[in-house]
Amino acid sequence: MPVTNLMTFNVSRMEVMDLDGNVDAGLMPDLSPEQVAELYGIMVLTRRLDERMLKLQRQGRLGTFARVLGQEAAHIGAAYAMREGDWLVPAFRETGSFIVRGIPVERVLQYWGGDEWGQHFPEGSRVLPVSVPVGTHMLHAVGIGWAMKQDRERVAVLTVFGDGATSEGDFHEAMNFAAVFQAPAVFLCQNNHWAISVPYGRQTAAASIAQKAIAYGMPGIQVDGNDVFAVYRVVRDALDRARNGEGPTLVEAHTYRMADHTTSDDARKYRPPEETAYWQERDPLERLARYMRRKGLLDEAREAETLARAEAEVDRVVAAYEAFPAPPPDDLFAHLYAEMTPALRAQRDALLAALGEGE
Ligand SMILES: Cc1ncc(C[n+]2csc(CCOP(=O)(O)OP(=O)(O)O)c2C)c(N)n1
Ligand SMILES: [Mg+2]
Repeated sequence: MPVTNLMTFNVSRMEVMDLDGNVDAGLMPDLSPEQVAELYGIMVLTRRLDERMLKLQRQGRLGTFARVLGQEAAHIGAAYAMREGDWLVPAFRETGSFIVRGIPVERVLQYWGGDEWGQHFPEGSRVLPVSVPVGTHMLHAVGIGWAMKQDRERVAVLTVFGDGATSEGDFHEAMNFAAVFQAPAVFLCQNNHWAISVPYGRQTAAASIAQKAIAYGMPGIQVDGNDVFAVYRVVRDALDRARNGEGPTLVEAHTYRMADHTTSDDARKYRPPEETAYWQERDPLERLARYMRRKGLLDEAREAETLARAEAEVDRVVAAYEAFPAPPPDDLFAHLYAEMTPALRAQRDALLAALGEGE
């Protein structure tokens, strides 16, 4: 009996813009100069906010949070590709995606400040809260997509997660279910090469995350995650396919976590400075700025103006965050069950008694 070739697969990677900001005209997505400027503005704002949040955390004015430095093109470009009615199901490193989708970002600070009310987004926003449990939300995304399909709503779901999340069983279940039931879901992996101190090579023996799509029977593609145009294009096409009933896609945004894992981490203890230097040259914001300068869309005055606008918005966000009233202490116990269990009630009473607020 002969051995025949059962199947051959290819995995593609897309880049639209090189490090100097030159673009491939054939691949460049159709974005107006105003849209490019808007994308740039959101990336600048996200970076300034990330920096300010670090300062707030160091001053004890914000809790532990996950910085997004270096990953702006990946999660902002992807969210920018969404349409009205689409759902966003994020992990915890997508501050810029919230901004793109119009979530009052002071809510996100409120959450990282320790107040769960920060997860209470405006009704109808179709954005799920920050999900710290690694990977669990991908299943929620597929469920939402499947429900949308049953309801015959022509919308798609974008779920974002890290390279580490692909080692969770939830990822595999979500991918399989989505492909079998052709759920209109786009899986965006922000492969930032680290899961806390675990490097990519210890996370998976596969040469790419994108190729994992093949086993589930859906398209998978790697994209230069520090190239905002490539991310936008690939995710937009995948969302279009999902809305058209052509099923899910796995997109791997190849990027890098420039900062520590969270404000409670010190990455100098486990990764070499050369690696960070390599990625510094691929900075997504600087790359977009180079493109814009070449096209006459950015000069010193516009750059200063964008920065000033971002600073003013960051000031507004921080003031709004710090003006939120602290929730009553027993709020901690209030939302888990419709009716509080006796054990939970006992804990609440003990806390209130300790605080001298008992009935
Ligand atoms: C189920 C679960 N296990 C472990 C953790 C602790 N934890 C938080 S973030 C993280 C690493 C996540 O890595 P990755 O998915 O690559 O996302 P990144 O932090 O790099 O954005 C771990 C293990 C968790 N939050 N949830
Ligand atoms: Mg990671």
